[in-house]
Amino acid sequence: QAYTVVVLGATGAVGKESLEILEERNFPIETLRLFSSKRSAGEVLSCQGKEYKVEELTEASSFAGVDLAFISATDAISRDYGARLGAAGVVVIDDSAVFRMDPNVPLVVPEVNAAALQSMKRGIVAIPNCTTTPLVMALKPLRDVAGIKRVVVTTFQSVSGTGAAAMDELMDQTKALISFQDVKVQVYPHQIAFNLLPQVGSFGEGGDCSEEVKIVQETRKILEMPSLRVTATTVRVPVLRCHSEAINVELERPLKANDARAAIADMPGVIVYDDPVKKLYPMPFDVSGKDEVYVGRVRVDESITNGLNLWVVSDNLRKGAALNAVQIAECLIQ
Ligand code: 2RA
Repeated sequence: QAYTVVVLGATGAVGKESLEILEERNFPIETLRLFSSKRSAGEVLSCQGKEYKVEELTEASSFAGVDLAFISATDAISRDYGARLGAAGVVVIDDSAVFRMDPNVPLVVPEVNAAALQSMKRGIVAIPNCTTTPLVMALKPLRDVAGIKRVVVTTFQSVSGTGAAAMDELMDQTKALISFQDVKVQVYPHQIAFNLLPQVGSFGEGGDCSEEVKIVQETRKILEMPSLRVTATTVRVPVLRCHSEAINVELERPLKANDARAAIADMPGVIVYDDPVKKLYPMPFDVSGKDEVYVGRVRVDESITNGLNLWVVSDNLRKGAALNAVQIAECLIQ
């Protein structure tokens, strides 16, 4: 059987990655329609050997006969179209924060909690934020073998998490700086080239930024550990692609570094790449374009009882977004 699929936000960084992944994985597509805002409508994109002209998404767009919708646009698009399509019988796989914490919407990383798909009540499945997905992929095997008490995570997030305009901004600022020209700051509140911004998203009253709150809430929901102690500091770095995370875990029971590596290596979709003697550890440059979540620098943290440190790198456009969405669709088909 093949399906009628729509992609809302097809010309964005995640939308384009989705088309590549649908092609690579030979997803059973009968009909494909691509939508974007007025600005990018008319662009021609290809998938599975066919070319598609991107349609403008408007109130008048008709979705009759559509089986599956991937949405990766703005929160407003998800809010407006996600609920409407879900109620009309379309299976919606949504990449925004709009539905993630809705108790009637499963928040899914298939390798971690595919069973949650059975609790889909609104026709919508949410995919986690691109920092939460690699975090839970690394935490699940540790929880299963040694239990988890507390998690402290610091992220190093590439500009593609913000989208194509931010990637252009990093390149343009870098070119300007190396040719001693003035730098234009448009996407972020400060220059990102040759800099770090300890802000991802907007600040809330307590001083956490929205990305930090998402990591805490989503990790608890996916791991089904509503009172897990989690704290995050999220940092934007001048890297084009891949989010990295320094993770400190306090386990319930002792776990040697080698046993932690073995448990993580058994986790589907995760690769342990960890040989400090040979200076081998995951880096954004090497992990870009890869499907797996890479884990390295696994070591015991002697400063607390049952402490463990890890370094995790994942392609935010693939496992962090488009790939996870397509894997969910594959699970639903099965
Ligand atoms: C970011 N996590 O990197 C966001 C994208 N979903 O900005």
